[in-house]
Amino acid sequence: MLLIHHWDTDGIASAALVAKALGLEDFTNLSPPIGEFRFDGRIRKAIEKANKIYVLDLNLPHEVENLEKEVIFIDHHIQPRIRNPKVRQINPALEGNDAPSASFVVSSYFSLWNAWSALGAIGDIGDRAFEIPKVGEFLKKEGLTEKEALRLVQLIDSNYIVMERESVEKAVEILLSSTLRELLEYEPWIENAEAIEKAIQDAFSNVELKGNFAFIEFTSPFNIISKIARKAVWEAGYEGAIVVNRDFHGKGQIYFRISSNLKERINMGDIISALKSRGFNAGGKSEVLGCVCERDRIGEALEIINAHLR
Ligand SMILES: [Mn+2]
Repeated sequence: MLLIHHWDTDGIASAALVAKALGLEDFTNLSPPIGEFRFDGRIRKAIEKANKIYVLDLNLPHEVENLEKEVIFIDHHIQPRIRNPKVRQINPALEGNDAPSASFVVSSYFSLWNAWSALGAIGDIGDRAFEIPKVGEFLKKEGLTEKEALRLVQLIDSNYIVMERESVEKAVEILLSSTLRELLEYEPWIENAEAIEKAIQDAFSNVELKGNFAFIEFTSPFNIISKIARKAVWEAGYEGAIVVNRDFHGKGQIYFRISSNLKERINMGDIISALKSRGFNAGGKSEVLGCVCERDRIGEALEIINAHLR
């Protein structure tokens, strides 16, 4: 049995739920390379050896179209219907119903609900999950406050933020073999969370003000750039934040967020197109833009962004 799951709390909780629902003693669980939505060689090799495969919280329908193995594909992202008859696709979004998390879809599929179901939802939609009655119900059953639940999500997510794929994968077993109360004291995750917090603080000590925008340059192997931009705009009150990680595992990482009242005046789509037309790998939505590039092209990308802001 092979479980392939997203690297975040929802993916990890979903995998733990499947393992528990099936009473699995012997299984392999793998996550794609962090930040890359694809099956790599390591996953492909494991697929060859597996009899049955679960794919959880990964919006990768194309990756299973050509598999000759029995696959249960459980997700909540909007995605096309999978045509491969060997794949059973369980996704309420196919019928236009949304689920807050894959953990909710797994729980309703197996009729197994517990605090992990709730954590998946809190991981994916944050505070808004507390408005869902089932979330409150299963936290209460476990004796967890909302604050403790948020802390657990922070601890579980710390594994992918520090970019450790093996720790992400190990987290499934740790969930299965510990109480959530114990996990609040789990030292390796607490250390991760502290290191992440420190890296964010360090980055903030380098804020430069450009108009009403924050310009923040830092260097870290942690995937914290979106958190820093969010903090600058949502908490520190800047109208926009341009954040640069000068060396993220050998690449430049750029993230640009604007406050929602600037959406009318700054057309993020135009900036993304401009970057793409110059060969940059960029994407985003109306309020955010992310770009990964060669380190020696960071200046060029920033120049393109700046040209649109003038
Ligand atoms: Mn999810």
